[in-house]
Parts: sequence; structure tokens; C-alpha cells
Amino acid sequence: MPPGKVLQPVLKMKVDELFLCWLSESSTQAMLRDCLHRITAPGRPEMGAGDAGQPGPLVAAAAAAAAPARKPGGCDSLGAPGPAPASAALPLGAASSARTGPPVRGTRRSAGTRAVGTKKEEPLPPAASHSIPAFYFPRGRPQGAVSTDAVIARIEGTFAQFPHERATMEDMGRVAKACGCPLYWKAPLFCGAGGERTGSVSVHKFVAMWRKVLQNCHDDAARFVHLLMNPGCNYLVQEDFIPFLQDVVNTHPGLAFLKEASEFHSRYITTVIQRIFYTVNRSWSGRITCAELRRSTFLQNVALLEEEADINQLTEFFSYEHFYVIYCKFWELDTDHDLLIDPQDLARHNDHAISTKMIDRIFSGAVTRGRKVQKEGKISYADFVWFLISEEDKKTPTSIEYWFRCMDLDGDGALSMFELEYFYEEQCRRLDSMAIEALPFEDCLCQMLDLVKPQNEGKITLHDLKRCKLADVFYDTFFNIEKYLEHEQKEQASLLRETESEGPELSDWEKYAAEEYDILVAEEAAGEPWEDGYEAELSPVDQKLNALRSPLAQRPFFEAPSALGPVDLYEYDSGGDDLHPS
Ligand SMILES: [Ca+2]
Ligand SMILES: [Ca+2]
Repeated sequence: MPPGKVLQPVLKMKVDELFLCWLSESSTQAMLRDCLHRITAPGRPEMGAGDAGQPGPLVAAAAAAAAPARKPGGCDSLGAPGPAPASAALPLGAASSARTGPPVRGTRRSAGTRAVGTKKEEPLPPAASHSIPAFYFPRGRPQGAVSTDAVIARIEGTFAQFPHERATMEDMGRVAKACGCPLYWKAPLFCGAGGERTGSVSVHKFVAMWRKVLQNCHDDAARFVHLLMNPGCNYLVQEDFIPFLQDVVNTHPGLAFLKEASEFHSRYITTVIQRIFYTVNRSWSGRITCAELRRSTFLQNVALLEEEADINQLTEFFSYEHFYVIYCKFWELDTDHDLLIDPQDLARHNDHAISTKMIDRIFSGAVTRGRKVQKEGKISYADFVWFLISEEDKKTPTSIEYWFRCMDLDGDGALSMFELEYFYEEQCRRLDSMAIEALPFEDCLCQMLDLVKPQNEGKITLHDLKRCKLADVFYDTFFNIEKYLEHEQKEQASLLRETESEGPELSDWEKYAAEEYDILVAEEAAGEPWEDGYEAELSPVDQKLNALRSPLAQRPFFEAPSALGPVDLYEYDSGGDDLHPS
């Protein structure tokens, strides 16, 4: 017998029992009698009414609260697994998901229990239950009275200054400001009004579009998604970000030096899109929903683009230096420069630090998108972005998930002793070949269990690894020989101290990127890796460009940038096979 079916009636009986128990208390009866008097006596009818029907309204209100929640849930139907209700609304959010029976009941019961306690003095809970406020807003929480008319008037005033009251992309900065949006919303606003197709937007079309957005989308996350999404979707896929990022490349002062080098635009855009999905798309669905966007810091970063002229300060997504490091690292491995790398290429990363077993797992499809590339045994530049960030910072949630997917050979959501031994065996062999005595697996296992302290012995879950704060040490022990030896040299205690004192310091990734960038620039200054027409007196900006120009000059082919904004379209084509709803 399914346990749910047994459980639910029993819970209901318990609720009834508690209710009867409460009802039979003499204090309750006295209070009810008192309330009845108040109903019959004129003056305070609302209180009495609420009280007399106490259990009724409670249930009704809960049902009413659940009902509207179901509808927007349907909007999200295309079904990114999981992340529907915002975590901020957790206690009530749990009750909203109509399918999970127990939490709903749990909430109701605890409300009733609380009523028993407070009932005696003051009949408060029924009044509160009358107005359980709406708590699920997939398109943002409606703000009080926003004066749409004033905003529209401001927009119309701005358009009046343009020839024929039509705005081109160049005018959109002023339109964005009239809308009250951060400057770099200009391209999304332009796209949202169909400007991409026609080259300019009429005042009527824009106002109609923005009015609709203001009416339906109540916060920045919902608006941003609405402006860039494909009609009928409620999420953003990778290519939806292209117009926005192409505009950043075209107009951000921190990227001005990249202006003529249009061949690098697509590389930069590809990189930033991957970083956005890496950090924001916590569900790994390939679709960023409003809820995911809202939980992330992406829109704050978009707003910062306006204030920060040095794009390298925006290390989370937009940093040019970070892009530069990732691209150069890829370039070193992709010897034939077809923008694909095979397992042998990837194995050369960091001087063969990563085990072959792990390299094979990366190519197994556990952490990559796109069947086509996978079938040919190669991964793309976009996949490499995920790899490098995960490899160099094993403490972030996405990174911990990335390596967990790789190590969980059977995909059962736990790392078994067998799976750990499978990876450790190669580490031992490699240590042997370096004439270093490896710890027997049993001893290593003890150390690791001590480090991770899994909740259930005999297997390690994702949750265990996220909680333990030393996922990097754990992972490196099993597949990165170089970093494993590094960790070994440090005391575990000092590792912990390091972790604890971390705070808002640089992340492992930021440290890595900064160090590597300096090395690359120094190498470039010394004329080491690519020396064609290099001159020693170049500004750092020119150095950067030169460094990029030289590898690209050797490329056998290059896609011409399309009007939309050039990104490695084949990546999205192959990714699209997986992503399009069937
Ligand atoms: Ca290649
Ligand atoms: Ca497993």
C-alpha cells in the first residue's frame, strides 16, 4: 500500500481530533458563547463572524491561497525541474504547491494548534486567516500604484525628439532612461518592441509594448525575461542574450578597444552567455526562468555596467580579462583551431593534472550540452568555459554539481565507495609512477569521510559536499594529481581556517583568472607564445588585442558576423536539439 494513502486520512483524523479537543474545552465554550453574544449584539459584527466560522475560513483561505498559485504554476509548465516558487517565500511557498499533500496539511494544523493557545484571551487568528495575502508572484510582486501614465508621457516626450517619432538603436539609451530602466536595458527594450526586425521603433509600438509589460510584469526579472524571450516562452535560452550582449560589446566604454575586432565579439559573447548560464541557471535546464533570474545577481550586474567604465571590475559575468584567460587557455589546447577539442587536447590542460578517467567522464555527456558534438567525441568552446571555471573553482554550487555529475557514474545521486575507488585507483597509479607512496584506498576513504562527514555512511551526496566546504579538496583527491599534492602539503586545519576566514574575499576563480591574466600579459610582453608583428611599446589594451589577434589570424576559417550578433551558432544548433520543446 502506498504510504501516502495511509498517511493522509490519519492526519485528517488528527486534525479533527485536535479540533474536537479544543471545542470541548470549557474556556473555548465560554469564548464561543461570548462571541455569539457579540454577533447578536450590534457593534462589532466582523469579529464575531470570523470567530464563529473559525475552522471554515481557515481552510477556505488556505484553499483560496492555493488556487491562484496553481494557475501561474501552469504558465511555467514547460517544466524546468524544480525551481518554481521563490525561496524567499519558503514557508508559505511550500503550502502553495498543491501536489505535495503533507506540507499543506502541516501548515493548516499548526495554524489550528496556535489557535488553541491564543484563543483563550483574544480571537486573533481568524481575523488573520481572512486575509492571507497572495504570496506567489511568478511575474513579480505588484508594486502599489505605479503611475503608468506619467512614465508613458515621459516616453512620448522622448520619442517626440526623434525624426518621425521613431527610435533607432542609437536612441534607445534615452528611451531606456525615460522608462526608468538601467542604461543597458536599451537593446532588450529595442528587441521587445520588434526593433531588431525593422531597424527602428515607432512611438506607438513602443508605448503599447511597454504598457503591456508594466501591466503584466511587476519586477525587473519578469520584465527582462519578457523583453528578450521568444513569444510564448516564460524563460530565456542562450541565444536570447545575444542582442543584449552585442549591444554591450558595441557601446560599453570598457570594450571600446574591441570595436574594430568584430571577430572577437562572438567569442566574448559566447563566454559571457556561458557564464550567465553557469551562475544563474541553477536548474541546469538550459532555460533561465524569472525565478532564477530574480535569485541571481545578474540584473544588478547589468545595472552596474552603466556605472562601471572598467568592465574588468564586473568579474561575475562581463570581465574582459576573464574572457581573455578562458579563451587563451582554450586556444592552447585547440591546436588545430577548429574550436573543438577532443579528450587528448583536454588532457593537456594544466600539464595533464586531470586523470584520464575524469577526462573521459567530461566527454560522456554528463556535463555537456548538444548530442552532435558529443557523438563526435569533441567538446566545444562553450563546454570548455564550464570546464575551466569548474576546474579552477571547485567551491561554487555549480562546480560542485559539475564534478558530482562526473563522479556519479551510475547517476543514482550518490557517490558510492565503488565510484570513489574507481577514480582513486588511477590516482594511485600516477603517484606510483612519480615514486610517491600513495595512501591505500581504505585510509584515503577514512580521511575523506572525515572531511565530508556524510549524513549516511557508505555514500556521499551532493548535499554532503555542498555542506562540507571542502569539496575542492575532496574532488582533487580523486582526479587532479597536481592539486591533490598541493592540498596534501597543507594541514587540514589550515585549510579549514582558510575557508572560515574567507568572507567576501576573491573566489578561487577570481584569483586564478587574475594570476593567469598577469602571466599571459607577461608572456605576451616577452613575445613568447605568438609573435607576429609584435611591438614592445604597446599599451595594455593593445597588448590584449594583439594577443587575441595573433591566434585568430592563424585560424583557418571564420564565420562572418551576422546581423543578429555572431555567436558560434553551431553550438546553439546542436544545443537546440535538446532544448526545443517537442
Ligand atoms: Ca580542435
Ligand atoms: Ca552513484
